[in-house]
Amino acid sequence: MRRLFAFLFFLSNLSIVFAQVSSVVTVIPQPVQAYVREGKFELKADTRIHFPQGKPDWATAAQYFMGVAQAATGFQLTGLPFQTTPASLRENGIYFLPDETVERSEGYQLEIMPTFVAIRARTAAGAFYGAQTLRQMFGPNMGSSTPVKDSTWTAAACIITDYPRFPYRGMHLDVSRHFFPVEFIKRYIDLLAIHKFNYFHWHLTDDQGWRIEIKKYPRLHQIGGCREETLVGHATDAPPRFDGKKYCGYYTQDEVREIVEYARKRFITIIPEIEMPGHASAALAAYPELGCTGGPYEVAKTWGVFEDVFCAGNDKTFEFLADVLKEVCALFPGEYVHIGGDECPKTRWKACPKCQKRIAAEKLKDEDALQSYFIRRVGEILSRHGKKLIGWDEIIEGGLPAGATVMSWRGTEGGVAAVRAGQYAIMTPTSHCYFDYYQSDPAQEPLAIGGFLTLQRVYDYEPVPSTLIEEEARFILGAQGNVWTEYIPTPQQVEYMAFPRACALSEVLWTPANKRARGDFLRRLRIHFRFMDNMGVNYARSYYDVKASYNGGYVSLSTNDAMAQVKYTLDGSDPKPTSPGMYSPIPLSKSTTVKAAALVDGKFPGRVLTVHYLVHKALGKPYTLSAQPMQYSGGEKYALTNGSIGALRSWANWVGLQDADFDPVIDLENTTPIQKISVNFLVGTGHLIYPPRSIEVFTSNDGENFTSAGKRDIRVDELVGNRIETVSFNLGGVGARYIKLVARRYGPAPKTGDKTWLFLDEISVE
Ligand code: TNX
Repeated sequence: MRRLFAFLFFLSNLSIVFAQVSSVVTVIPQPVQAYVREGKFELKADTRIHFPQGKPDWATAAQYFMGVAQAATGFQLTGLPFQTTPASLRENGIYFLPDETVERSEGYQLEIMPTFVAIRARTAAGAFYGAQTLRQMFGPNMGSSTPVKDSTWTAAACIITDYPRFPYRGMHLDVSRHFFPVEFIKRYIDLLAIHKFNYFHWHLTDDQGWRIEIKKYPRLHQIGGCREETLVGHATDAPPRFDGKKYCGYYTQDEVREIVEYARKRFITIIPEIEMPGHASAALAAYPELGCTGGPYEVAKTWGVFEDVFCAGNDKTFEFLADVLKEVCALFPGEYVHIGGDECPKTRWKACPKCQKRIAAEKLKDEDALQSYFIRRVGEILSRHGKKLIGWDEIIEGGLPAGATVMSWRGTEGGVAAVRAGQYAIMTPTSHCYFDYYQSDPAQEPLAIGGFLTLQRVYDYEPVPSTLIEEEARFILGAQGNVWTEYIPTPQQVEYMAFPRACALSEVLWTPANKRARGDFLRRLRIHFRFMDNMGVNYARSYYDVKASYNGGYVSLSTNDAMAQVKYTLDGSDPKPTSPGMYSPIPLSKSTTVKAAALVDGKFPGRVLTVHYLVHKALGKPYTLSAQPMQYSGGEKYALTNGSIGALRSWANWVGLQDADFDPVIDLENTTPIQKISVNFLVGTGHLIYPPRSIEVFTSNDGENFTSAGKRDIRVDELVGNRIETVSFNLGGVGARYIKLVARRYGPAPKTGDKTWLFLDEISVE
């Protein structure tokens, strides 16, 4: 990985330094430019914080810094407003200096000298970012919210010139599926501020709960804010289970104002999202007259997309929304309001006389055009309040409403279409920005919605699609990480899912693309982890996960962290610092449980990897299949004989076929006595993974003439939900070179007739 080196820089009459800048400046997101100087600045109890008088935003930036510094150091720092910019900077002072010569509006220049610190910026926001950088320059202890004893508070002398790459740097939080208390929303905002995010997208309403008080419609929070119970497990589990507990929560307008103000002091603009026309079950439960059928409706207690949506033919809907948005616009001073627009099924509109009348009267082409009509009308309401509309990319279907900003989530096409039409876009594609997706092996992770998005993948994200020319690219405002909370019930879990992926995204959004280097990011992240440890952030430690791979009788173990040592055991016990380290591939001659973890500074910060290797006669042997798996290939060419068995929640090891029979023919390469053949299959009927109807094994010595060695019919109707089943055949020592297995597909799913999957793994031969 390339690193930044500062070569000989002649800086006024100070001594010349030759230093590896990035090893001293361990800030996330990585600043644009940093030159290290000699010495360091020490923050002491009598350090003074100077800021301009009569500029409230500047006072806010300075006071924020004083607040966090006081909390960590325990010092009572003195803030001193000045009237005119001081000509010389006094010893032991930290200066917030308005400076018109700093080019970018959110940019800053941070000068850390042994005697003083100066943060120069054109705007208070720039000064705030400078202060965040300074805070990180004091080291991980500065993350503490209680005084750290016996710490010295020094920051390496340097000059940092910095500004963001994108004007929109967002993080989102869904408070509908699960509700999070005011205190946590503030903490989340603090965490965003540290990473120089400037937008918080607050997803306040959805099918499962309306979470913002609207004075004119109190039933929204009274009825729409409560669901009877909540789904347990995954939405695709069959049969569904519920917890039987009422789940309620909403923010009063006073609380909203408090949070808006809190965010303002951290230079974060909140974008409220009020979902329409879909994801509206909670609102309809409160005011059923706003739906096409008139109800009754209930606040959703499971996850997904619901057919009952706001009626687009009813003028009352628009009156209601105008009233709601009037209150929302008054609460949120930012220029944007997000109106959702995603996942709106048109079933009800198709059958609704009022909607059909509207389509005819407005000469609309179809229901998609009706959705555009809906969004346009809402856009007019917003512009009367001086607000701009943001919507998910579905708002393009049926015609992109003029002036709307598109949030592109189903890939980047929506964003591309918007910028080609000369409108703004914010990128949040599921592929790189969905922090509700798994970040590591699902078998070891807490239950999540699905997907797979690693820290590295987030870091490698490029928000500007390469198909855009420069003029178009300017319309990409930035990107955003989304934290949908169907499977995220607690604040701790929000932190776990959001961090450190949000750290990576912050760098994608802030740092110039050519200054981004993954290896260097990971190095800085290790230090940043300590900062977050001091804040008590429950970030995911998957960075320290150990990966195992099996090849030709040997297991190799590796981890992302170049500084870590992988320790392992083969006796089923957890690795200890004294366990053997992984220096060369480990030979396996019998079935073994490998346990491994990454040792860093004498500790195991990550989790212990456990892999069961089944050493058997077919291990590593090649086989043929007449139907090839398209997506679920088990990750390796011969995954059915690779010694490791698929786990319940991870589809990584399973070999899956859709609407086809399995018929592997394994070549043992020599005539081999066979006692027993076992095979596992996965059942996940909610995911359309069904058991085979039967499994039969055959043996052969020439690969052409096969003799049946046993057949098992599976009692498929008893196998629902999620489970792993094993089927074994005793062959009593018969000698054979080839083994063929035929697993017959289930066929179409009951009721729906959908194509089903068959997932097998590890055909083990003893
Ligand atoms: C799709 S993203 C949704 C949300 C879900 C999310 C889960 C979007 C605009 N709609 O309602 O929570 O997927 O990943």
